[in-house]
Amino acid sequence: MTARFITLEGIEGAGKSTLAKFVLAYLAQRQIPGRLTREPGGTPLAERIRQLVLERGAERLSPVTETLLMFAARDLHLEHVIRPALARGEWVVCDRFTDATRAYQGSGRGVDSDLIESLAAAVHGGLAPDCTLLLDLPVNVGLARVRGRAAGNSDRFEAETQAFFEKVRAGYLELARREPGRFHVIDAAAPLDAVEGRVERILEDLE
Ligand code: Z5A
Repeated sequence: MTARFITLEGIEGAGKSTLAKFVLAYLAQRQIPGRLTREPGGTPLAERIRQLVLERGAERLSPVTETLLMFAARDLHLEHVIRPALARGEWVVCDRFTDATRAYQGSGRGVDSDLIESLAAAVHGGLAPDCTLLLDLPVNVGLARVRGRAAGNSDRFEAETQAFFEKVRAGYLELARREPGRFHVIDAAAPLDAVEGRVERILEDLE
């Protein structure tokens, strides 16, 4: 069976981490080797870059710097984790990938899409996700789910405004509209068992 590269995307609180574990359990049940990973991060050095982009320090990170850091982490992640796992025949389940850069840095922060696409071309080396699960829900619902958790200790993204996340959500939906073969837009405001049922059917079609 061909290894698959599955990515999960969506705004904060959409349920990506919850669904990623469900996908791994689905694969394990069918004895398909799976590898769960995330961005930014996934390797020791990429996790250090994650800390840099998430922490609220005194020094401002420009949107372009943020974009470059995301791709630096992604390059490490692709080289040390994603490509080797796919080469071993493992299905890679990745909590966020380049669509997050397109939506957050591109649509959210206004970074030029030509810059993002040229970095993506340089870093991806022709690799693209086989399937992207876009967990879509109203911004206020996503933020309400994670509000308690952040309590006074929010990272640079969690501290963003509702208007910022509206732009990110619209950016994701536009990406999905442009690539309907790769994206599956899932109503993430639905009860968890309904979301899992939808994801299960998508995975069955991928096998
Ligand atoms: N970022 C970027 O800007 N550019 C990039 O290129 C990349 C990332 C790769 C860190 O990402 C930040 O990096 C991110 C974008 C930026 N910041 N933001 N926003 P992250 O993925 O680590 O952080 P996150 O999006 O904030 O994750 P999250 O808040 O944990 O969301 P989630 O993983 O989608 O949700 P969850 O933890 O699975 O679920 C949240 C809660 O909702 C939890 O209590 C669940 O039990 C509950 N839940 C889940 N599903 C349901 C349903 N269906 N019904 C009811 N409740 C549910």
